[in-house]
Amino acid sequence: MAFRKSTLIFLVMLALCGVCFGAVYRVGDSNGWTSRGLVDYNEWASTKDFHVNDTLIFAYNNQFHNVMQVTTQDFESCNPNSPIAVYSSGSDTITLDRPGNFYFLCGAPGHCRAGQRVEIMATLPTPDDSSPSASPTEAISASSALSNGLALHFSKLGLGVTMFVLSTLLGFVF
Ligand SMILES: [Cu+2]
Repeated sequence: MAFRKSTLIFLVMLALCGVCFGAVYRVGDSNGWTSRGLVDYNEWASTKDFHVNDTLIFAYNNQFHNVMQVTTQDFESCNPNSPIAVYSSGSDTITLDRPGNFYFLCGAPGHCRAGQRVEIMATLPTPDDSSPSASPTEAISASSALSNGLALHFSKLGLGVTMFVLSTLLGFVF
C-alpha cells in the first residue's frame, strides 16, 4: 500500500508538471537560427500562437551566432550594444515567462539586418485555445503545421495524464 501511495504521489506530481509546461517551439523549425536567409522569422512567428510558459529553442552554431533579447527600439534598429539578455550556448532554451512582446536578434555583425531577428508575442493561455476550429491557421505551410500539431500534442499529453491520475485517485477513494 505504501508503495502504491508513493507511486500515486509521483504520478500526480508528473501530471501537474505536464500541465504547467507550455508548448516547445524550435525557432525556424529544421533550419534553426540562421542568417542565411532560409527563414523569414517573423513569418514563422506569425503562424504560431505563443503563450506564457511556452519555450523557445534557438539552435545554431555558436561560433557564428548568438541570441540577444533586446528592447523594441534596439530590435527595430538592429542594435546589439545594450541587450537585456545574451545567450550563446548554441542551443538556448528561453521560456516566455510573462505576457507581452519579446524581441530577439543575433548580435553578429550584419546578421540582424540580414533577417536574423524575431518578434514573439506571448499571451495568457485561455481555455478556448485547444479547440481546433478557433485556430486561424488555414493556409500555413506543412512544416509549421507539423510543429503546431506537436505543440498541441504536448499540451494534450499533460491533460491526458492528469485525467488518468484523477480517475485513478477517484478509484482509490471510492
Ligand atoms: Cu547570426
